[in-house]
Amino acid sequence: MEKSRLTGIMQHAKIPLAVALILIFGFAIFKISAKDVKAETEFDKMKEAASHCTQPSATDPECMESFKKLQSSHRDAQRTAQEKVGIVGSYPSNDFDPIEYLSTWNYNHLPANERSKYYRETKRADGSLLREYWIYAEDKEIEIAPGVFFPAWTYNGQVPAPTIRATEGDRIRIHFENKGTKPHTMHFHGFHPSSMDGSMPEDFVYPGQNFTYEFDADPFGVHLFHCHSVPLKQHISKGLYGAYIVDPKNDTRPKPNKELVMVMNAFDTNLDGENEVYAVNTKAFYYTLNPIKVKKDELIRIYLINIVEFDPINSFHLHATFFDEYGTGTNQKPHTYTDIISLAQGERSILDVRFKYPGMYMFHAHVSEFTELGWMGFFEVAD
Ligand SMILES: [Cu+2]
Repeated sequence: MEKSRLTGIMQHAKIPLAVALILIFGFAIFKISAKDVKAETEFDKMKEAASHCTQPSATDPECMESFKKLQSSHRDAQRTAQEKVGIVGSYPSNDFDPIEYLSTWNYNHLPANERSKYYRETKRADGSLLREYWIYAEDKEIEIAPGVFFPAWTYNGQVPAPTIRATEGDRIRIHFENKGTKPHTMHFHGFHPSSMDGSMPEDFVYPGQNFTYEFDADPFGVHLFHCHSVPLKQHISKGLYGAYIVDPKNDTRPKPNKELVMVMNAFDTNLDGENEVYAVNTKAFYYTLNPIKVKKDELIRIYLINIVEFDPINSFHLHATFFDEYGTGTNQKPHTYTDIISLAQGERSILDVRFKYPGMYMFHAHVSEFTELGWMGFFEVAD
């Protein structure tokens, strides 16, 4: 009797405890789920704005509000990027413009009369082109970081050299003159007879001398050319290299809205056999100070080359999106879909990129040391 009454009391006492526990846990679960729903809703609003509010009008206040929020995230891009990552200085000299270099090949940035001094094309009987280039080697001081100058050896006074671009089957003819102080050559990756290889001592073009390189453009892909004089590491690291792009004759790839040439390079400023400055297209942090402007959803094709001497490997990592990679550009089907690739010296690749959302997106070497010494930039993605 006593026992049963006691059990009854205990059972009676358990009821409020269970209720209290349910209330406590229920409230916590409610708080957590309410928070998640709120955050998700805000993200959904941003996504909605990104996909529909490309042309905000005063008649759609909600769209205007969302659009304003998005715009503020990439307004005044240069200042924002620079301040966020703490880059000091700017580039006062205008000797070489890495933004212009990105989409320049066959001297297409020059007016016709100026261009014809360096590049001419002539139609051949089979419909292909004879593409002639005038290229000279020259010693020249170039700016590689704000206020930091490097005694470079250059092709046509710039590093990287002017980009050479042809279609598979075209004929390339290069009138090369050495105006520098050391023997130099032009060694192309691609098919050619040994006499056009520019790599042996008998191929060296001495100061004041000329040589004409001639070969057919193949295979299609993203290749490079560089000096092959000795000591080779010195002739490359001093700046004698450039991009050589061969487009497929029958191109079945998606058509890009924008094409960008990116040469990952570095400079040994104190000649100790190690690099002190790293970059894409020569000027450290240039694309952080001057982000590359692209548009949401458009197809951006990057021709990426690694020519960094002294370090065995380099990488390219892009934030907030993935890209199709065509290794060496020699196949028209991408072989992988990723957000980072690693390239040893002389390796190259084509990357097809699209950004889903407007904003500022970093790209950099995943070798952090290189990033901190200049190998970093931004894409500014607009609606
Ligand atoms: Cu050389």
